[in-house]
Amino acid sequence: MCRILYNQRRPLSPMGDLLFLYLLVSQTVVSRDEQLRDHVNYVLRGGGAHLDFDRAIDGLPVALRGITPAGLPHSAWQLVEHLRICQWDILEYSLDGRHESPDFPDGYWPCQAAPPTEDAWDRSVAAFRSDLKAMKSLVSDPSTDLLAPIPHGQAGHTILREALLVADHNAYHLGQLVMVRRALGDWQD
Ligand code: NI
Repeated sequence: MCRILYNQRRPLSPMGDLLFLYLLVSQTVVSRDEQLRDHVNYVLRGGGAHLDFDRAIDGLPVALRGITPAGLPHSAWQLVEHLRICQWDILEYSLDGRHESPDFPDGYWPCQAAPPTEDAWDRSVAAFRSDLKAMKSLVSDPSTDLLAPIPHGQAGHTILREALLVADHNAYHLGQLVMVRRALGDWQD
């Protein structure tokens, strides 16, 4: 588009040329910036080789949510809650300098294998979806500088780092969730 415009433009004054070049360069930068945001959101969604959250929990019977298969450390409920808590913690850390993380590791894992109520499962699932949406919105927002140090964060921490951390962590534990379902005879592919 820019090349066509450049070739077809009428001769400009030196200042006009400078302005045109500035617009050309800034458009290229914006395009690369959008590409980076799209790539990050792609992995947050669970694109490519990774399955997404909805697929991982789809159709999981209520009766299997709290069962820890022999030889595996966690139930589906514990994994879903762990996914929710960690994603929420990273999101809040990214947004709010006053955020206080849970105690590690106990604050990141429910001690009971089974959800206390069916409603607790539904609330955890809804919160995970909502926080993932918020993280993707943060990444998409043109006013978010993905590479700037987080003002209240640890040295070297950026929104890009935190978003990739969420994507990586989600992918790992969603894979575990599939292993749990497979061990319970509840996964076919
Ligand atoms: Ni983890």
